[in-house]
Amino acid sequence: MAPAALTAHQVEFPIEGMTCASCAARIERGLGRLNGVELAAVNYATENARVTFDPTIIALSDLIEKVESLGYHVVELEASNDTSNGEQSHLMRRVVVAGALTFPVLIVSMIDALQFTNWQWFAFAFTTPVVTWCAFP
Ligand code: 9UX
Repeated sequence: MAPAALTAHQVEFPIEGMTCASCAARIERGLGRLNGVELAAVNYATENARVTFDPTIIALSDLIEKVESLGYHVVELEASNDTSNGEQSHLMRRVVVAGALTFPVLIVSMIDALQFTNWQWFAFAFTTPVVTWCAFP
């Protein structure tokens, strides 16, 4: 076990196309069965796989091939770093906008004294982008 641990390799790669938590379990099982794979953990929420494997027995390309053969897509590794950073800052922008729009609606909805005439339209206008643009997809 000790020499194996020295050569064991851990990789992480993003997976696209999982539509429910059982998909993650399917991939996990598929990868886990491969000879040379010591541990496979697939996270549905973060769309990420983490695999510990012995590179003298199996290669990263075999892992990716397995995922693809199950019907999912492994995002190109270099490209994925860029997109995940870009996507994270995009998500952060949506969170900030959602917070900024939601807070005044919350205050006006909760405090009777602040409910000016037709305040419901203001609530409607402020919440619509939150439940569409901020919440998409
Ligand atoms: Mo969920 Mo995935 O019902 O292949 S297992 S969509």
